[in-house]
Amino acid sequence: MTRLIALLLALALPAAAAQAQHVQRQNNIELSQAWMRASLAGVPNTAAYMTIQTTDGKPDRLLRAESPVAGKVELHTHLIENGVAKMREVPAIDVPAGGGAELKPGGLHVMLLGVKRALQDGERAPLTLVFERAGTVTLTVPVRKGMPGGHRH
Ligand SMILES: [Cu+2]
Repeated sequence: MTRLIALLLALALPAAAAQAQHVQRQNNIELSQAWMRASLAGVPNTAAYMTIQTTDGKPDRLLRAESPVAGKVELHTHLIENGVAKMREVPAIDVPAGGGAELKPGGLHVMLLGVKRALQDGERAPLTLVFERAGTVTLTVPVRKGMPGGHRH
């Protein structure tokens, strides 16, 4: 019985640690629920998602992103054209004061193109975000398997 409890604690602790790391604050930016989709076999592109909020009550704008794991990083949105979901590059992502910006599958995302090696579920990948006011914010993003269907061009 004691052994079972110890095992349960051991299983619960890494999850709690991962939760605690989900909120990152730098400059006047708070990032939460950041994750990057693990590579699909033969697909050199992937995407990162997160919630971005400002902590000083003022709006900001995400201007660009970069990562050493990708050849090129773009800011994208999804839109429906003639009933077909497509991705399009956007010049910037607005981060309104209060509500913030939510980057999620099927919506705004950070697009990583020409990924240099397969990103594995469970690893972490560096990502740098450049904001108009807050400047450069660097974070390490946990890599997770996405939902079935994947994120493709
Ligand atoms: Cu995209």
